Amino acid sequence: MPEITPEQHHTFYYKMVLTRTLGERLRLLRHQGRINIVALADGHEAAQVGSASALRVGLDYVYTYYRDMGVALTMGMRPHDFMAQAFARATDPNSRGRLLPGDLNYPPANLMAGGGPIATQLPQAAGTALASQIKGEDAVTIVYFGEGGSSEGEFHESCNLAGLRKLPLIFFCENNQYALSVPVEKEVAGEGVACKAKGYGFPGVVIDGNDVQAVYQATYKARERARRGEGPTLIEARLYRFGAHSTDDDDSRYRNPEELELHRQHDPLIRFKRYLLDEKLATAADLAELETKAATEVEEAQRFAEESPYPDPAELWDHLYGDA
Ligand SMILES: Cc1ncc(C[n+]2csc(CCOP(=O)(O)OP(=O)(O)O)c2C)c(N)n1
Ligand SMILES: [Mg+2]
Repeated sequence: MPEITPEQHHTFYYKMVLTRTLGERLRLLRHQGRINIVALADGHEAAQVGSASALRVGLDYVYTYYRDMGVALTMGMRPHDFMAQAFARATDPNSRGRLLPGDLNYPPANLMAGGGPIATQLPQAAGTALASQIKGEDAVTIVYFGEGGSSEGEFHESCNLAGLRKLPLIFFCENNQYALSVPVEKEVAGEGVACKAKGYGFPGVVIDGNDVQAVYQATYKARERARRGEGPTLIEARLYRFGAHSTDDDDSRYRNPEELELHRQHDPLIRFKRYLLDEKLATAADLAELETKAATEVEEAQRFAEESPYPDPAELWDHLYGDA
């Protein structure tokens, strides 16, 4: 396992701050009625940035779900792209303004098209990993999903195939304790998600999803195991969703503020910032500079999107039907 360099630490911090800052702006814009519904990643930053940083951009295949803004920002998507999608403009690289915010599709990073139905990305990812194996490609596939997604049949079918065929696949579960309004203890049987892997013949690990370094290391290890032909790994990153399920959800109806406050003490951003300062890997001025840079980038992204044209209505049916 290579050492995490000081530059990498700074990049981790920047991408985490960028994810939080972009999310905060999108929340505001939604509440002003200016964009469509968005699912935000507050609390998921370490898990998303740490795992995506362990992948090889353009070589590995990535299946995200709607909450994975931090994964995409780490793989090379820009706040401009998210804003253009949120404002449904022609400059949106995901679908030129057609898909909902969060349904990502970014070919330069092999970030495969996503959609709303929970867990449907899992068999698609298993299929991609199988294709890489058949072709003898040195590519690993990672698939992200929530703990709620692990109660769907697709999760179990994909684990079974991956275990049987020793597929080069990483199952990355962001266990944020809730599936919309349903707490994990009412959704997931047994001791969580990671332990399910054992039944399918491959390792499952529980990691602290608020620790960006631990996440990076676990994903790197799973990537190398897959590349050696030893098969899949299931990583369960335990964390907490700070925001409501989406911009259009009222979480005060199902969780109490004390619980939220308790978890805020483990905020991955604050924790990593304290670490960087304590270990003298960055100065307060370095970090303030990165925070300002993120705020500027988000500001510019919004301006870019608002100044972008809407898609041409004549393109409405493009890519939907084949020629008869
Ligand atoms: C097949 C399917 N069933 C139900 C829904 C409605 N739905 C959208 S998000 C969600 C919760 C998913 O929770 P989880 O997988 O834990 O991901 P999280 O949102 O917590 O990150 C549900 C039930 C859906 N989109 N697709
Ligand atoms: Mg969840």
